[in-house]
Parts: sequence; C-alpha cells; structure tokens
Amino acid sequence: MAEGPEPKRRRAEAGDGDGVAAGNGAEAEAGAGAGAGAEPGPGAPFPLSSVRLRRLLRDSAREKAAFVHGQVTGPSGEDTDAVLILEKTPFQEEKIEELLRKHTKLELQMANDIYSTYRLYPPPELSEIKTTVVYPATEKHLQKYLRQEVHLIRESWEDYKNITLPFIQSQSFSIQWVYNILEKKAEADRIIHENQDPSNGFVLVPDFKWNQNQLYDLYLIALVQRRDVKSLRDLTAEHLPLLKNILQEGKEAIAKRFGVPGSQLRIYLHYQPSYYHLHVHFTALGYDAPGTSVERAHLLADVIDNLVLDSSYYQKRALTFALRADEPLLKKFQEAGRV
Ligand code: M7G
Repeated sequence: MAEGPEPKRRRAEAGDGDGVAAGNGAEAEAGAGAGAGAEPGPGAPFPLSSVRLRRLLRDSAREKAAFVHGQVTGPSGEDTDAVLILEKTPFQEEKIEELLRKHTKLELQMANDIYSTYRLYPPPELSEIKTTVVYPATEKHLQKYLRQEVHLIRESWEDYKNITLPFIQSQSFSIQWVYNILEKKAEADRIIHENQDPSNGFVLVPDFKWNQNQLYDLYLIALVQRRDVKSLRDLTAEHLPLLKNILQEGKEAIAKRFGVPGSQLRIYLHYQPSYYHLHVHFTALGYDAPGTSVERAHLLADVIDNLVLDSSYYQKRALTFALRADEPLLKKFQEAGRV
C-alpha cells in the first residue's frame, strides 16, 4: 500500500455499492434501474431484517463474501427480489491495536510449541460487514451473481456487428446510475475529480466496490461525459484527447487525494463491460481486483497506444471475453456457430 494521506472516512451510503463484481462474465442490467419504483423508495433504509433468504447465489472464501438472493414482501403483499452482498472488510492498520485491546472474547483453539490459534470476537464497531443491496433486483442481477460455468468467446469485428451490437441494442440496459452521477443526482458529494468538457471530459468517483476506509483495495471509476461511446469497440483516434485526459487527470487526482502515485495504479477498461457507457477502472496495483483477468481487462495506456498506431484498431481486431453459460449473448454466438 502506498504511503500517503488516509482515505476519507465517509461511510458508504445506503444502497451504495455493488460489492464484489461477479466473476468474469460480461453482463448488463435490463429494464428499469435498480431502486426505481419499488418500496422502499430511494434514500429510505432497506428493511434488511425482513428479507427472506431464497438461496445463496455464490460465496467466496477468498473474497470473504456471500452473494444472497432474498425476497421482501411489499405493502400490497407482492414478493420482490433483492440481491445482498455481504463482505468482510479489509483490516485497517490503525484499528488493529484497538482490536487487540477491545476484543470481547478470546478462545484458544490449539497450542503447539511456539504456535497457537484463537477465535477472537471483536466489538461491534470493529466487525463491520459491508452490505450492498440491489433492490429491486432483476433476473439479470440474480444471474450476474450466480456461480456458473464460463465460456471463452473470440469476437471478430464482424461478430461484433452481426451478433454483439444488435444484442446490445435490443436490450434496454439500464445505465441510469451513470447518468445520475453525471447529472449530480447521485453521489455528487463523492466526486473526486471532474472535467466538464462535453466531448473530452469525465467524472471520477469511488467505485462502489470500495468503502474508502483503506487504500489497499482502492477502486475508482471514470465515467465519460459523452453518451455516445458504448465500449472499447467504439473507440477511434477521435477519442484520444478524452482517453489521455482520463489517464493524466485521473492519476493526478488520485495522487493528490489519496497519495497513491500513478505507478501504483492499474488503469483499464473492461470488454465486455456490464454497463455500455464508456468508463475506466482505477485500482490499486497491489490489489487483485475482480475483473482484472487477461480475458477482460485492457490497460488504458495500451488502448491509447493502439489508437495512435491505428485509428480503427478496435474495429479490426478480434477481442476475447468470457460469457457465463446462461447469458443470452452466449446463445447468440452458439446459434451463429461461433462457439
Ligand atoms: P463494468 O466493467 O461495466 O462491469 O464496470 P462490472 O461491474 O462487471 O465490473 C462497472 C463498474 O461500476 C463496476 O466496477 C461497478 O462496481 C461500478 N458501479 C456499478 N454501479 C451500479 C455503481 C454505482 O451506482 N455507483 C458507483 N460509484 N459505482 C458503480
């Protein structure tokens, strides 16, 4: 972890955050944005204790996280799906001494020579569980977090035009949360940096996977102001000023606010993304963030170089990505005999 100023200690707002991304699968939400038109309304605390557990979609011992499908009964008796992500938060260096001093119970498990292990029970204020709620959750959200087999696709430009693009266009992918940030209707107080230029500007905010309590898992995203760039596939040399701004200003803003230098950041785009509004991920280099696998992450610096070499680089080359077994896009590739 880089030395530098401590991250701000603001707590994630209710309903803020997606926790851990679901595996490698590329996916986007369809239908209305989460939180639209259901009880409880935006801003109201989610009635966590009234959630009925339907099933565990996935759990991960490594990430110390559980992805849960729950249901809540609304005022008129209808059941509405929710996804809950429960995640143990990383240790904060400055809280460790407090943890050792203030533990409520310590149970010896075994002792052997110079080695011993214990069960340590922390006080409530030191045993936080980051809880992310997607409510109402669509079927796509449930699928996103369900553990599934994945298949590798090698998408040519023709495949993109004939299979992927019509598929993206046929789905009503909800990127309302992105527009809410750009229009300052949500997360306005979380903005780290903003360039308001309509073509070459962007907004940098903490990703909702990051609780900002420690730098170890630093994670921010840059959302471009313009609304006509869906993904890596749309990029040409025309977008170089925008991409260079994101790289340069994003690094500077993170160094200034969090003290993490550019040389300790992994700055990349996903292909396929979950949300088709161009955005760039900034994660701490030492953090094995979800979605950094070779079949999904494209370093921004490499993307810029490729576009400098050839403006239509991303309209020429094949791109590889993984799709989960149930994803409709996989079915389209299978029907076209491309898998
Ligand atoms: P992606 O590459 O489209 O998909 O990245 P992924 O989620 O499968 O990685 C979108 C990024 O936006 C992810 O890192 C999400 O954690 C993040 N994100 C998603 N939502 C709905 C929000 C949100 O409402 N606020 C913030 N700050 N980040 C979000």
